[in-house]
Amino acid sequence: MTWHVLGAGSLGSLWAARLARAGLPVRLILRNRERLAAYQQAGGLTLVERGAARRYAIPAELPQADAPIHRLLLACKAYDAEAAAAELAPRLAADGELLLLQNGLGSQDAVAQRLPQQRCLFASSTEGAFRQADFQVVFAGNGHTWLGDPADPLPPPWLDELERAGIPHQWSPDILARLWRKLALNCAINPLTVLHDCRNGGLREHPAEVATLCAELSELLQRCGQPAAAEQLHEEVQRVIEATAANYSSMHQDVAQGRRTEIAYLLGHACATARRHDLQLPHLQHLQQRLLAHLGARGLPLD
Ligand code: NAD
Ligand code: KPL
Repeated sequence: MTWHVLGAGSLGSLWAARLARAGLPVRLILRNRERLAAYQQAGGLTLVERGAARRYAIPAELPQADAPIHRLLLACKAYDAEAAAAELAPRLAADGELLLLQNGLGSQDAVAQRLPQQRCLFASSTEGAFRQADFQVVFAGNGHTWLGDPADPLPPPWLDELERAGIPHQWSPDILARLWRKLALNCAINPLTVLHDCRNGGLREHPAEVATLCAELSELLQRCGQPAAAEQLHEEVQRVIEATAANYSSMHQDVAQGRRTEIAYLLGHACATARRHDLQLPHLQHLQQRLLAHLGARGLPLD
């Protein structure tokens, strides 16, 4: 079964390169003719691992190609996921499966609702990769990927292919709890690092703000049926701040580089869920307003 990978960005390239080098059939789906021509000119995807670069001449195609898609890894940003899935819908086999690699929450449901026939698996990853040039990706941080399906607790039969490809992973019967927990961690850390313009470790100077946000996020998780994701949230946030003290958060990096953030699927999703549950979370809501004002002042999208 061919792995179609949409998005030759950081995570898509990391996955495609590892699947291809394990001898599994992979095809990249690129946005348009210009991207396809640039890819062909580059001669493939380059993955840099522990300082060593290796190129993989993975075949690539446009979204409008003819061949049906049975297995799709959707490796774009959360704000691109629904449109990307909709564009590919005519090619998806009725028994097709999608693996959604997006951070945050909201985009996965939007994709699943558009594609009621296909199975949509959700993923949450702590692996790290970044693009150092077009079609050149650096594997920057070992991590793990949890996969699950909120609609079906049974794992798909192809997890052994991820094993063969050396992609560290685990089937998670409660993937929503994992995604909510990661969302809460990101909401407690990332916006503050943007507003205080600091590395994650800089939040040691703002313990009361972090603690108040964790308390409100825990309340939200309890209210929306995710009590496991609320357990010891503040302690874990403090652990992550220490463990990643020297790093800039992903949102800080996006803002510093003038890139669109995934705010709507992180803090935006948390605040919208609170509103749906009639839950007053004043600090979280104020954080959202401050962050939106900060993005607006820099001419960055607010969604
Ligand atoms: P990225 O921006 O590097 O790559 C996304 C790619 O998708 C881009 O090349 C973009 O052009 C492409 N794309 C978007 N729409 C498309 C379409 N319709 N057709 C074809 N290509 C399309 O993003 P990324 O860093 O790989 O992140 C993907 C997701 O994974 C995000 O939600 C991110 O938060 C999450 N994530 C990333 C990392 C990381 O280290 N990079 C780690 C954990 C989670
Ligand atoms: O995931 C992160 C990010 O920067 O997006 C961490 C390191 C957990 C900070 O929230």
